[in-house]
Amino acid sequence: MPNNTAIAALLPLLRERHSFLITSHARPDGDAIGSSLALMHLLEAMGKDVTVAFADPIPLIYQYLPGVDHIVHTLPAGIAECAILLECSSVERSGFTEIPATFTINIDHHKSGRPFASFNWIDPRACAVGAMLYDLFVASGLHITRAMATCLYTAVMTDTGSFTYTSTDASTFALAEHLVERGADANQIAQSVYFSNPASKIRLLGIALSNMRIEGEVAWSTVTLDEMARAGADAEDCEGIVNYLIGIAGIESAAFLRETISPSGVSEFRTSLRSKSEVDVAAVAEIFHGGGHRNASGCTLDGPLHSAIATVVSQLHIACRNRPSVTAMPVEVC
Ligand SMILES: [Mn+2]
Repeated sequence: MPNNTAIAALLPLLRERHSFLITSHARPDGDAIGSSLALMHLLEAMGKDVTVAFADPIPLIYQYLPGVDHIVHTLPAGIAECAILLECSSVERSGFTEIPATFTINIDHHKSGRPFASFNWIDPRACAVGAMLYDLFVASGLHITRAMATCLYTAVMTDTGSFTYTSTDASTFALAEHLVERGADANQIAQSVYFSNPASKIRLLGIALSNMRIEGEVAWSTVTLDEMARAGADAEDCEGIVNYLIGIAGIESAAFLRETISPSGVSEFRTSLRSKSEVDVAAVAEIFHGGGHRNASGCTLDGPLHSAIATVVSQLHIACRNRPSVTAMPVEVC
């Protein structure tokens, strides 16, 4: 469905309903949180009743977002008139087992997006759900406030890797310009997101980088629960470590594996995947029942650690080989 058609169909669906529940995926990122809060501000400007619920905590670096204190972590009692799920390929992806609502709306930009809701708007070319919402906000004719602009700018800045990923084009900068004109403070937002890390995160990064291995065009690293404890780090501190691996010259795909304990009490490994250009790590994540974008995805692998590494690294080599117009590279183990 073209975006204009989706927006034209979506606006009346929003206007004719009164109570809304907004949620996004577990372990929420800047797009999930920024987009949810921006949409909350828009619906409130329309005079609606809005609840924003996340299964998981909001990372400290996003605590500056206007409206963040309205987020709840348990679903409200009763059945919502309309639930809006952002960036979820299924209800379970929200971290809630069910979303009690008479009508559901799914807005997503992941390649692995699925039409599970009553109304589905999936645009895998969009750089962020925040960018899709920006078009919706403009079409609504409502004034874009400083709060909305701050939330949408955060969503787009974080999901484009600060306007550097392949999804970034002229329209992304036009959107950024408009949001800054509406009051988004580009410097303040970057300060909060990129220059407010707890020391534990940088300590953990040191451990992760010393665990790094390189084989041909593939780099990977791991942290165990023991290592996290040694750094005084938590799961949130693992965010972004994989980007250092893909930042190496000549590396085309990378994996970062973090140990967690599964509900049944055994070790498993939450895995973040990254790639450059044509290498498709969404396809790799999907092999292991995960998902994401061509250049950024995630999945969970069974232990033990050495077999999780062997499995994912061999798939990353295959993904590198399968990309269009690849030239053979010598394999060198460091
Ligand atoms: Mn996103």
